[in-house]
Amino acid sequence: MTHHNLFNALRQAFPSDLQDTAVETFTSSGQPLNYSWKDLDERSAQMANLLQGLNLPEGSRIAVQVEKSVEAMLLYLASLRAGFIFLPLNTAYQNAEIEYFVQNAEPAVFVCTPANLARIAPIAQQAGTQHVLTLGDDQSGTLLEQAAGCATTQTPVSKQPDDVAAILYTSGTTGRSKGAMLTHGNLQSNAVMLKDYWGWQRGDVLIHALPIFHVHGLFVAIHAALINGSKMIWMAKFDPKAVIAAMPRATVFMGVPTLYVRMLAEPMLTREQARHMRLFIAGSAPLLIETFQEWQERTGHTILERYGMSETIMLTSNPYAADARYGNQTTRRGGTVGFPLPEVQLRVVDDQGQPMPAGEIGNIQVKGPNVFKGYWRMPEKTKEEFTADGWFKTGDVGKIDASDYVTIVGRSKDLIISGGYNVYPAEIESYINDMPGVAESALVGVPHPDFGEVGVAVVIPKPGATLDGEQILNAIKGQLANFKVPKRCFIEQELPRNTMGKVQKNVLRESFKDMFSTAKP
Ligand code: MLC
Ligand code: AMP
Repeated sequence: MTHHNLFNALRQAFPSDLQDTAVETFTSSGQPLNYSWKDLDERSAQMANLLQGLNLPEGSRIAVQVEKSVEAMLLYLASLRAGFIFLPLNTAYQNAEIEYFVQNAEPAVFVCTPANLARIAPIAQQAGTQHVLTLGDDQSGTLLEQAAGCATTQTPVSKQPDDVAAILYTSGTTGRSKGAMLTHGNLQSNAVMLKDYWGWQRGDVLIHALPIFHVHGLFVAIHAALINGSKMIWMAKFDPKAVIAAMPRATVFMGVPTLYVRMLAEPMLTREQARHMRLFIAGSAPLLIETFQEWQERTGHTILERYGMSETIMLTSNPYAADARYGNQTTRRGGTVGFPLPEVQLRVVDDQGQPMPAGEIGNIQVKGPNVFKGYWRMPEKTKEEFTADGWFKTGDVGKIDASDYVTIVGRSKDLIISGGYNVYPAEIESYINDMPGVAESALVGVPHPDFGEVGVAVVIPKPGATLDGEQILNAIKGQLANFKVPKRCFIEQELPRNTMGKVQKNVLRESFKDMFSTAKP
């Protein structure tokens, strides 16, 4: 039987000397801590054996909401090895958000932090989850206690390329979040493509400073390092000084634009400090041309910007080296996201699905081995997001210029991307609209020097009601993930509308556009 478990592809790339260091990190109390390749193999095997020993049905979901740690990464590898479906959850999600995810995904196992156990266990059990385990960022918790007694070898479960390996929830413009099902084949093809396209070499060392519950930190970064047998310098939280300090020992860094903005604010970022680095990669949100240029001036490096999504992993990339498919062009052009990756097809079409001429703006649609299998238990939504001839509608608006570079100019989906996290206005508006005294509300994205874009809310009271913006924000805090809380809230008498009665969000965006222009990161 063909054996397509993604873990095998990653494991095959481990260096022959398994005693070499695979991950360099610090304990939560600040002590240096190294993991060898042998550690990664044996400890993920123990966790896989633990999961397999639970006798879960095939295709069971393993929901995980824990702080970033090497063990959390090993749990992902264990889920692959044991053949289950990994379901990572942002640590910022609060009860209502978690309730929805567990009721929708019905995970057989939920791994949470020891501190959250009392809060999460009843929510998970209510949804039928049989096993709630804990994992702290200091190697505490029942997961590791139980895994310690398990064998250190394990044969990865045989998988087909079309078998689901992970579900990533992405919010919808209307309605609730949808779980994008990514297969072993999706993840493996993208990892192999990126290893080649970004010129991964022997001796590369990745600085990993992103969260590991989204595509960027979990798949793009971890797979790239593992499938190249490369060491990671692992940081539980992004700290600009720590990343800059690690540069002389590393070669590759990946970050959302906010991370680059924050590093540029550090005087210790110099050409000399970045000399050992081979490649800086940015994505998940638009990289401002100012950031791109300032980085070039300060470090001598040209950031390589790429474009991706939860549903597709990576789609396009600026060239690392000469790309023979596109006239051997090598320029990394700021403001663009480069070329479709090998095997990825990308087209720009009008609202009727007709291809647009070069340079004309339209809807971006994609096809390829990286495109997800569908939304978990939502066949209708899945159907809506694909054209009849199988192209996935990204919801992004862009153009392809005469030299084949793709530029994203906006989004047809009403979405705010704040510091690399997605905020769907419809979710926040419906939350605010349910508050007493609120007639209606609108949330718009406003430029912000640190987060790129942040949400600003405008709320209209019911006749006779008195509302307070600060109170509304306080009411949202603790109920929704912190990055979804609008940075400001204004009480107005009415929302601007066009003749059709539709709220003119562009008018609101225009009136707020300079609101944060003087704020310092
Ligand atoms: C934190 N806050 C945010 C925020 N992050 N607000 C808006 N947007 C964000 N992204 C809130 C905090 O709750 C806090 O509120 C206040 O802002 C200041 O917080 P901070 O201390 O400055 O935040 P910090 O913990 O440093 O986090 C910032 C960050 C983080 C940039 C490091 O947001 C981050 O790791 N972003 C990366 C996201 C990512 O990995 N995206 C990839 C998605 S994959 P208060 O009220 O508590 O003071 C994808 C596909 C692809 O998109 O193409 O890759
Ligand atoms: P997510 O659903 O969290 O995976 O976010 C995916 C969205 O992030 C895409 O649809 C784009 O709108 C946006 N995105 C990712 N990379 C870039 C980029 N380099 N430039 C602009 N937008 C990006």
